[in-house]
Amino acid sequence: MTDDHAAPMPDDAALPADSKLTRSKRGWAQSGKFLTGRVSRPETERLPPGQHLVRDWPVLDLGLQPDIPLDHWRLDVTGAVEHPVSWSWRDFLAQKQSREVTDIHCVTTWSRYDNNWEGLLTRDLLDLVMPKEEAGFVLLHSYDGYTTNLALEDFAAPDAMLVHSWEGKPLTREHGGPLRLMVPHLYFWKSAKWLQKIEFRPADRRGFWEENGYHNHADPWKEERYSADE
Ligand SMILES: Nc1nc2c(c(=O)[nH]1)N[C@H]1C(S)=C(S)[C@@H](COP(=O)(O)O)O[C@H]1N2
Ligand SMILES: [Mo]
Repeated sequence: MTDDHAAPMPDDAALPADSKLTRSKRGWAQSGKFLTGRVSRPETERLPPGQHLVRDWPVLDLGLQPDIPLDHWRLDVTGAVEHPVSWSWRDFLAQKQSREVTDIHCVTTWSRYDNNWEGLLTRDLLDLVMPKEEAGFVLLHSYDGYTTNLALEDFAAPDAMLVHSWEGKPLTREHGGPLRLMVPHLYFWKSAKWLQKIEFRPADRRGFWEENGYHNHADPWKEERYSADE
């Protein structure tokens, strides 16, 4: 009886240290190849198309910057969720706190790198309120009357959060304090300032800028600026 079994393929450990495959794998490891996400993106691709870098932090809003004393502030999480909440400021601060460092991109073409944020990850919020099966969309309502909409999967991005601090200090009123949304992978108009209510919905509904000519999705890497491009 002859043994016609092929010899087993050598595993990586059996390859000589300077074989071609080993060398290219080492190269991939150094360049972060096959990793996804912002950190491994080469520096040359960190700035989305049509954007320029700023060092200051511009203020953009509809011109009405509401003043919400902390003892009057509430955040309601409503709609298609198993466990709706209505939090006071004290309730909000009792939730799990996290930190993130993200780049932000405004549709008016400025981008700002390495912003340090502190607050509640949207993922941790979702674990608490538990969106129902049919909740595919989120509509944000703000104290100045502003609204903006997101698909649930965008709201649930791993680095999206409800932020109350920037660079270690409370978020100023002009930038949306006491609490704003921060969704770094979409143009910044999706990041509602002066957040009042988070509504989970079975159907999408366009917010203020989405109704007024801006793109429904708003991915800066695809230059999803205007609704005419949808
Ligand atoms: N409540 C509210 N949120 C808002 C806005 C607004 O007018 N009202 N403007 C949006 C727009 S168009 C941008 S670019 C960012 C600006 O945030 P900033 O002023 O902190 O830079 O907030 C977004 N969130
Ligand atoms: Mo904006």
